[in-house]
Amino acid sequence: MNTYHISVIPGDGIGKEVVPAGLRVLDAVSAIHGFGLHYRHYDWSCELYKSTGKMMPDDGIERLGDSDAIFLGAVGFPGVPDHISLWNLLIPIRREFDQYVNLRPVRLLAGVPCPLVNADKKKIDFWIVRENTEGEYSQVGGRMFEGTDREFVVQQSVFTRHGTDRIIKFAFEFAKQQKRLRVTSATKSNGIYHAMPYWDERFAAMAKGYPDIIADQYHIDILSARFVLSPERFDVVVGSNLFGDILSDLGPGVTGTIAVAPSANINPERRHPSMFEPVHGSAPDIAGKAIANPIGQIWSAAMMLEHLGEQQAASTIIHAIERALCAPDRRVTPDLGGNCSTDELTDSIIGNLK
Ligand code: GGG
Repeated sequence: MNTYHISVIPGDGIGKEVVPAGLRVLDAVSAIHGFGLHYRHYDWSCELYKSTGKMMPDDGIERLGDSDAIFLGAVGFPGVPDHISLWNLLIPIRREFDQYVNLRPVRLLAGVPCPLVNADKKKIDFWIVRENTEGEYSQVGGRMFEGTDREFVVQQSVFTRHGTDRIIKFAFEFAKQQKRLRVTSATKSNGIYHAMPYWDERFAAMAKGYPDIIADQYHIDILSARFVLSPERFDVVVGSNLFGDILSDLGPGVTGTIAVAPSANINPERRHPSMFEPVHGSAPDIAGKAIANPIGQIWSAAMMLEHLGEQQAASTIIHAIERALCAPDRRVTPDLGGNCSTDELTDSIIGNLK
């Protein structure tokens, strides 16, 4: 029997509520499909930061290094500046393990109330491929003359040829593997003078190697409008770290809720563990109320199993989510129009695993 070693970091806010839900589903599905899961739990979080001054211990990366995967909840909580929490936990993990692909599906699930006009006639089912290690997420820059009227701040983006080419190549290869017709690039080369024309050049060069795939590009502003007006036209959308982050909240938002959206931070070469987390954050406004929607976390668990080679178990979870959402007596959390708790929705998904 295969046994996988999973490092578990619930993190902050609702992360502490939805991660246990995800683990319950993982335990149930592993019993059905006959594989083992061994968890190592880490309390790395803003709470830890407040008591020790660190989001994770100095040897945190080393401790995660021999896991088969990392299962993360959410990072960030009031009282700790967001750039401190992100740059001391989430971003070091992504970078140290070279998880340069952040893969985020956008899918209109049956049973999720979608605000779009004619939503029932639209098939929204595409993937966002977000660059995850460089770009606008950079510590290059600085502040001078602080507190004076000469104060200024410079923030630089970093686009390497290696980093740009490998994410664009991943998007084309992924489209080919998924039998998708189109790869769309998110750009802003009319306004961002150096980085985005470079991104466009590399995208055009890569597209030449994939003559069977339609390659198109949009500036991020009109692309955002098209996500709302005609989301059904997309297959695979590739973007820089910041553009990909924004689009992967907008996409699920267009389908009705970001609470169900999962993500995979992948090291495609499998030299290091990959990490799986919902797209949503720690939601301090509802933390502690036991009403957080666990679907983004549970779907992330399915992506983790798929990455580990347990495809059937992953499909079992996705089908159970769909069945739970479509049941006539469905038991869903308030964001989906119900009045059930995180645990009740999780029970309903577990009851639909088969
Ligand atoms: N589970 C995702 C999470 O904690 N997100 C917090 C956040 O703001 N992440 C920014 C990012 O993904 O770059």
